[in-house]
Amino acid sequence: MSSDSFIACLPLLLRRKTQESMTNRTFTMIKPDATAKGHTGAILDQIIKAGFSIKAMKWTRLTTEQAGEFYAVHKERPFYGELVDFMSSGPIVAAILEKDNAVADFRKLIGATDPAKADDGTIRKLFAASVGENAVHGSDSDENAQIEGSFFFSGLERF
Ligand code: ABT
Ligand code: MG
Repeated sequence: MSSDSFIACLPLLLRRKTQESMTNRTFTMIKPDATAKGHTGAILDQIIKAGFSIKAMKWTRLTTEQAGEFYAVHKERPFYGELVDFMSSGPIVAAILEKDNAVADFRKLIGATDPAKADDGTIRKLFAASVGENAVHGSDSDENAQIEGSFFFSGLERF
């Protein structure tokens, strides 16, 4: 390649590199309170209508050990025991979602941790009862989205 044509390609190469390094996936769970109340379909509908595409999904139930491991970051918090009991109390739906700016946009879609403080129209405002039982989980960083997705899905189960 001549140096002129290499220079001509540079904007394209740089743009491609930026896109590759931008993480566009997040991880979610529909929690036991929401599956028990029959909100699974309505929540998935909101997620899809907001522009997220589903890259992996499973209906499953966590053991207390698995819930404890998933929320290990909160081990020292006073609510840890209750959180682990709740998250293993019934079925959940785990999913990997894709969209530009996925982590931040999904946190916006689900609303504040405390549904009383969540904006109107958010999933937690619509479907959550309390801080402890707040209907959905959304990863809080690109790094955690990757870790949490790998906790539930093998390479063969996502695309
Ligand atoms: P998650 O998406 O479940 O991680 O919730 P979020 O990131 O919005 O909130 P954080 B702070 O990560 O809370 C984790 C779980 O702990 C529950 N919790 C939190 C309580 O029960 N009491 C509390 O005082 C706080 C701060 C809410 C979260 N959910 N669950 N299940
Ligand atoms: Mg969190």
